[in-house]
Amino acid sequence: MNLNIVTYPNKILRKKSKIIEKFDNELHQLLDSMYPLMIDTNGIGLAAIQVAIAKRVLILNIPDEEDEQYDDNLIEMINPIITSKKGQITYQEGCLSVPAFYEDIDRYEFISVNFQDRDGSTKRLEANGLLAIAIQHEIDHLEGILFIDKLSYSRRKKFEKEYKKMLKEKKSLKK
Ligand code: Y12
Ligand code: CO
Repeated sequence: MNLNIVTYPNKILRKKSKIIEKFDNELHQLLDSMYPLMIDTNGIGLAAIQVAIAKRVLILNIPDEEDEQYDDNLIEMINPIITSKKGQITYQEGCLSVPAFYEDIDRYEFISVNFQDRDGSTKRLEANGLLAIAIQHEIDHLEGILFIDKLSYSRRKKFEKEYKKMLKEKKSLKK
């Protein structure tokens, strides 16, 4: 499956993703295609809507202490639901759909999440720290929410100005 990352301000990113009912080959192909794309683009999390597929699918691969990513640490979540949340943590987030922009975002520090795996089996994960942040960031994508939506009014204005400038520069380089 040939997939490309959709970037802000593409309206596709605002779509609400649909529940997965069939755990079939099409879903497996999607997951198998999202993973190399995420790794090749230096991502640690990717939701299907970021490749223009509005399905409740996300993948994560959190690096270890040496900043290495291992295939064994891949987490695939289908139809995830956060069932409990507590605490607060701030982390400088980035997103493959908002290239070259990083900003401090507040999230819950501890979460429990129910989800299904690629075969439809129900799972439960207790997460904290970076994994908890990444899950919340990716679940937001399933609702059409981006981390930049959580910025203050003034910070968002500054972002829009900087981002527009960056897009303009990119465009003029292509000419
Ligand atoms: C903590 C915070 C946010 C998440 C969500 C997942 N975010 C990412 O995977 C972000 C990846 C990313 C990759 C970039 O590309 C390179 O470094 C080559 C990048 O930089 C540019 O686009 C220039 C920005 C973000 C999980 C956990
Ligand atoms: Co993102």
